Amino acid sequence: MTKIKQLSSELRDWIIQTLKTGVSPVAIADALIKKGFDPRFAYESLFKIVGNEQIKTTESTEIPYEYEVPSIGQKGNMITTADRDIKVLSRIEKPFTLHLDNVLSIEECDELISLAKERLQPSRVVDPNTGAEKVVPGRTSKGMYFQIRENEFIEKIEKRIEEMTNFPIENGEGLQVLNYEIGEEYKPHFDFFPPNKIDRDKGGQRVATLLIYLNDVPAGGETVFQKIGLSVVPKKGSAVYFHYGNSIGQVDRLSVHSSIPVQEGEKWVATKWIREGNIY
Ligand code: PD2
Ligand code: ZN
Repeated sequence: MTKIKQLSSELRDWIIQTLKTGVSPVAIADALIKKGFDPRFAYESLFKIVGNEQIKTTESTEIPYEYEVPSIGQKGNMITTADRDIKVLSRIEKPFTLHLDNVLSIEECDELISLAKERLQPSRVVDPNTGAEKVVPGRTSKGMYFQIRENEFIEKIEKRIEEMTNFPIENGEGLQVLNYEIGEEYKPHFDFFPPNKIDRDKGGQRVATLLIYLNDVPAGGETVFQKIGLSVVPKKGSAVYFHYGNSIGQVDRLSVHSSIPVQEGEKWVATKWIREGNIY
């Protein structure tokens, strides 16, 4: 049966009145879903109405993020791919996070660094207000992107990530390699796009990130998740996977994270940002 994806003006008025009486947005969205509305449409409509009408709800103005365990989280303690066994070292439920070891071999880390070295540029960020990309002091690293399937080596890594996550290669942005020197950092941010930067023709929202550490850093350079007090120390070949976008279009604000300044040596990391759909 096809799900309803339209709100009549009467229903919209009823939702506003009901929210004003203190009924939670989640309860209203659930009621719409029971009546045959598309779940994603129901939740997105509620976000919009709550945002536009500035209604104080019982759950502040935000609908709580609904946690879903992604495929990679359903594979147990060892994630087996065609050419590598990846160890799960630890798991966090909220935000959904996995600490992984043995994602890349030492030789693969070295090869990525050597391919990236020649092509480094100052890193850019997306402005959450305007959606524009710009170089800012909060992100002092240098970086570069590989094209999807740029060469056999990059494709081998992309296939491994596809097998690990069950997201097709085409949902991934080109692998990014970042290099931080002493004092360089990436200030706290979200990896998901601000609403005005989501391009439905290019795979939509980002839903997950895989950060792969390409070297050991003698001091500093940890990836820090400040809302949950987690600090991941870079170890060559290991990775952290975090998932922040669910199937009803919500994003998890507990996933805020940063790279703290490198104090000794340098830091090399490869980032794979994954979108909900096919980018191409
Ligand atoms: O290099 C890191 O640890 C880091 C931290 C936060 C990378 C990113 N974000 C990123 O590439 O999004
Ligand atoms: Zn990030």
